Amino acid sequence: MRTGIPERRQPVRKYSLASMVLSAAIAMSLSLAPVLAAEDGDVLVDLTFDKDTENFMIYTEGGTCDISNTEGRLDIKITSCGQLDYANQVYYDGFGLEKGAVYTYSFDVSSDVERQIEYRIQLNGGDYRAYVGDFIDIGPDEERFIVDWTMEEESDPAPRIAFNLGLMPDMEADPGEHHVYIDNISLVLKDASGAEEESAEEEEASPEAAVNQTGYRPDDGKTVFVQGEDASGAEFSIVDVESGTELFEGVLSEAVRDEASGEMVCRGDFSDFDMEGEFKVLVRDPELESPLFRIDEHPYDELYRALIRMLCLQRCGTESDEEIA
Ligand SMILES: [Ca+2]
Repeated sequence: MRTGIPERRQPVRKYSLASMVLSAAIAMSLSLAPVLAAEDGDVLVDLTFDKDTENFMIYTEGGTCDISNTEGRLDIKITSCGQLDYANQVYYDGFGLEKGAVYTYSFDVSSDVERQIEYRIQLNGGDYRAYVGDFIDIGPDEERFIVDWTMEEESDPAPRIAFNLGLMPDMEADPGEHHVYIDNISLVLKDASGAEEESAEEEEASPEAAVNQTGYRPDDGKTVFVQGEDASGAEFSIVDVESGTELFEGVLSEAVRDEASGEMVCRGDFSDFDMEGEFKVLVRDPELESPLFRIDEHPYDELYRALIRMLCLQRCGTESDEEIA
């Protein structure tokens, strides 16, 4: 058995395969943009602790604490401050941040002793660096802290709100058992204009020259697609990957609507190019590049081998020897 693919595919089949590749490329590029457009005033976090601890969690590194809900507030009972500022930490996940957006973060806080704490919105992993944060002094009188800040780093779909309640730099001794109370934690998108500009840029930067990455046989019809209208009438060439030599030149069509994806696309035909080897398409003005693809008599063999190997490796109860694994 070869691959089950007819010896001579119909043109419509070739077209739909290329369209699927294009649709996948478009879907991937669109996934860069926020699913819902962020708007000024969007509330990302609004925790009022009406009855429970609002999914707050505890992390300890040598400290000891416990959380509960007391009179509609998050009540952190601290029995030991440990040795580090993050020896006791309470945290909350489940929101996202967009690069370039301005946020207002606020919360009410008090403690039955005078002490310092650290608030942070931080990266959840790696070096856990803070996107925004500060050491603040708190005491028995409840105070509302409010900070406006701009997300300077790359968008983070899963950051963390954290409060460090361990041994702070200004503490000479552990204050002993005490409580910290937190309430009305709010994170609001104050100004989305910076973030919107950026996601528009990302969308513009996303088109690439799409080809059938499975490969082509020399006699197949071959088409390159570029999403959008910017590349209407642009020149393109087929480049041999190994030598860097341009071997074929063509011109993209004016933009037309692709029925499979509903997007405007420019098409370039290079069916007449029938050399075997590994190639890519280069488009000039705008400069775009396709992924690498092969032209040879058996472009599906590698795909077929990979599929069979995957099925082999997925068998259970059979040892995978070195030859296939
Ligand atoms: Ca409350």
